[in-house]
Amino acid sequence: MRSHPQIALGLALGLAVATFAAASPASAADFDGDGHEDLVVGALFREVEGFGSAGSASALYGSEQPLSTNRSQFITQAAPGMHDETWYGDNLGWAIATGDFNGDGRDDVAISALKENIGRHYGAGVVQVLYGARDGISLS
Ligand SMILES: [Ca+2]
Ligand SMILES: [Ca+2]
Ligand SMILES: [Ca+2]
Repeated sequence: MRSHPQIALGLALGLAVATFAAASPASAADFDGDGHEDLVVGALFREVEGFGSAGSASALYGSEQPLSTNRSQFITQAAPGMHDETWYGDNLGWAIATGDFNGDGRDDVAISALKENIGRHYGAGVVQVLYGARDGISLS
């Protein structure tokens, strides 16, 4: 049986159990603009700071070496740039899209939180955009 790199990566990072890792969204883009593709993977059921299924995403940065966890970022709604807070069942990482949204030459990432509450609209959902920067995805 051929090894599926997304499953192997999910297991290596402990992002989710294998069945969910197979379904975790992932997208490749160059967030730090160094010419090497980087990878962001969602883990929508991950517990974060005690909040079940808050969800997260992890970015791995490419280089001339094989992709590894040596240079990575852990992205949750607790990051200052997220304009929200981690909570039960937000499911951050449900969907991921990348592109250079602000035209600065570095790719950016949009990450959805499927069941984010917006005011009294429970489970309305939200998409949060984080911009690429010289050191990687900006979380501030
Ligand atoms: Ca890169
Ligand atoms: Ca939230
Ligand atoms: Ca950009």
